[in-house]
Amino acid sequence: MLTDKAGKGVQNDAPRPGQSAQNPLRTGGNLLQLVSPEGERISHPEFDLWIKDIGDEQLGSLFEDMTVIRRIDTEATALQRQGELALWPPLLGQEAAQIGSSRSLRDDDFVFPSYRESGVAYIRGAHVSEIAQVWRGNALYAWDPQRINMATPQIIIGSQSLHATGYAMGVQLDGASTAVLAYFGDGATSEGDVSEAMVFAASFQAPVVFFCQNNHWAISEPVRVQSHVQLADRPTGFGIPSLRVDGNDVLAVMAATRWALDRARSGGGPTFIEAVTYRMGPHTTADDPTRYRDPNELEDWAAKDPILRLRRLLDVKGLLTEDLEGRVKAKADAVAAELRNSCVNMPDPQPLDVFNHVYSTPNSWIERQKDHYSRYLNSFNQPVEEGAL
Ligand SMILES: Cc1ncc(C[n+]2csc(CCOP(=O)(O)OP(=O)(O)O)c2C)c(N)n1
Repeated sequence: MLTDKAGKGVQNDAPRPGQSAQNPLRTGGNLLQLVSPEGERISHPEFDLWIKDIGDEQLGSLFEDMTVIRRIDTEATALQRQGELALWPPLLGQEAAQIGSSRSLRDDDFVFPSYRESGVAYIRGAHVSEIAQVWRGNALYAWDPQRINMATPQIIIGSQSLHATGYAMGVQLDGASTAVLAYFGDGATSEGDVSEAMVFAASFQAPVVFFCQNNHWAISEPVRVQSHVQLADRPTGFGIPSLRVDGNDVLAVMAATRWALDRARSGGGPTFIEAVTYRMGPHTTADDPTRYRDPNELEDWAAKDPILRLRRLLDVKGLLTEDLEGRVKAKADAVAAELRNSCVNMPDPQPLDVFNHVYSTPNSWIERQKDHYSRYLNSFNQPVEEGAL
């Protein structure tokens, strides 16, 4: 039971599992929250069960992971400003959404991300150098998808939702108990690909979880322009149950994602999770949000900072010790140093590498292009013929 500040029981209007599918006309603000912005634990009769194993130690490790990925984000942004990365898509503000969801996955589950899920990649086991090399612009791929069960970053908005649904249908045909998780943003829900993915997922009851990080902005386009209903109300039209969770509350995200993944694995079909969060930084390092965003909005959301919320919970529970803070800071600094080191010492790719690994077997068309490009590059080394200029 949710309790108010005076300790009295109040009604928790967060959805019950599956409630929204039974009631496709679900409207209103029923947001699943298990930790209040003040750091108080809010009970929920059903979702508490999904995080009952999260004790003091696990809360500390969630705090560590969220702090580390914020540090990766800060360091990568600095590296871009110093010309070491070509671009960086910050995840500032989305740490609870990324850690809560990715820490809910099993190793054998498969993830299809967009470009902003660097925190998820870190949890799945990508090396920070693998995360950096894409944004340095010197690799055609990032990590080996089969090694960490996570596809490489997808720039084409929403298309990974189709890949995820197709993969989930394959898993289903194989009779495996793997669940598939597709990440995308609020803007992606305006894309045809996401609608198509939901049609197929619903028709075939594919074991896929659509995890939408509603960070309120699709570059300069606010979510209120893109959708006149809550995003969690869209999938119910496809027959897919949805949950709307506080995306800055790591425990709520974790409970909802675990519930949805378990449902997928046990033949229950697809689920849509809208994690309501906020992109506190720019869209990418090439963007200036002050051109389109009210600074008051940022201030309001900064007060709901996901790391601050977890700190408050730890504090309320007497767990925010100097020892924990010191360990977490040391880990974050070490990961950031590794990121910087590997980034600045990364060997440049050779120009002809771009033609490698396009096809697994020899391909005459690619060979021809490679040959042309090679002759073009060599032409720079040849002496200019007299009278040619
Ligand atoms: C099909 C397609 N259209 C347009 C773009 C250009 N574009 C890049 S990011 C972006 C906004 C995406 O917003 P959202 O889905 O909310 O994700 P967020 O960046 O907020 O995480 C757009 C329109 C693209 N990459 N792909």
